[in-house]
Amino acid sequence: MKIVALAGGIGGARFLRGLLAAAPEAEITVIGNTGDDISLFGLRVCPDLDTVMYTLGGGINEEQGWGRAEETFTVKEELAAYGVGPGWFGLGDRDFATHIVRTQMLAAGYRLSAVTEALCDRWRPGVRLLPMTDDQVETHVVVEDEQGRRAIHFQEWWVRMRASVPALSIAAVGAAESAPAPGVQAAIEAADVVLFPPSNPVVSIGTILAVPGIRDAVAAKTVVGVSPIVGGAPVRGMADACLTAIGVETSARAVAEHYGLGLLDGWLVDEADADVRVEGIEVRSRPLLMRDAETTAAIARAALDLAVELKRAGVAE
Ligand code: FO1
Repeated sequence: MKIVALAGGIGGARFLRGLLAAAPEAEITVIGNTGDDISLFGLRVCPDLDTVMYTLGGGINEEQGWGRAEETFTVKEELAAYGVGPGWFGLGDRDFATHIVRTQMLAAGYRLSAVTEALCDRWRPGVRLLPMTDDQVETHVVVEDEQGRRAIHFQEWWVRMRASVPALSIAAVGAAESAPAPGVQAAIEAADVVLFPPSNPVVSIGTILAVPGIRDAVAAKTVVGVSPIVGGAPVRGMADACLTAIGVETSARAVAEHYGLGLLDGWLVDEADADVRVEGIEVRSRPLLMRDAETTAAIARAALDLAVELKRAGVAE
């Protein structure tokens, strides 16, 4: 069984860990969001790719969901002592090594996909991890506060401001001119099913789908998504702030409708949303909180079972 999953950071990575446990024989390709990527201290940081890589490779800080376990912050403190910031983005010493290797390889002419493969040689995540594109795409957010109206990097809005200032708009800068990374289109075409983990529908899955060619390739497949919204609120993170920015209500039904029946064939919602119906999309409900390894694997199993059932019924293909 060949599975393709589109993934953002924490929610996506945890779902993928469940998927690996639920389908150990499957060949899983993960297409990771790179719109959150940022250059800091001269280094290229790819938070979502790293979160997937560390989570599946056993190196993640489990409580936080991002960054390395057993981390120290000496480099960040030393930079601060020189007055060099930003201080609001928590890069640890172990994590710095990843960004140094990545930046060095990119400077030597390797593409991000090749760099990611090299980093995964160490972490052995058990999936093939591909960036959505090798081109630079950065999510920017337009905000208006006492400093006026301006576009800022997604991480500044998400981490420094904690999305406390409303996003007037969100744009994946460079997406329209980007191309899928090598292997992305072929993996989607070869996939038996495509899964959307409970990642952010706007700045994670939405950004991946904004890379020309990816949406159409995915739409031709049997696609099942797991709702990141439970009972009208995000399971984690501040997805509601992103949904509001694009005029979509924070509900399991509205997110499914936003993806649309041209894209989505099946939608897994929480029991709290058992009454959700979306025309043209098969909706199933079950507990969706990823409490531990067991419950997470059960969610992934349910998503996969629904996808296989819909594929057998000839939906989308
Ligand atoms: N999230 C935070 O809330 N605060 C941080 O200081 C922070 C640092 C960070 C460093 C490396 C990394 O890979 C991820 C990091 N994240 C941090 C997570 C990240 O900002 C976002 O959660 C994702 O980009 C959204 O998927």
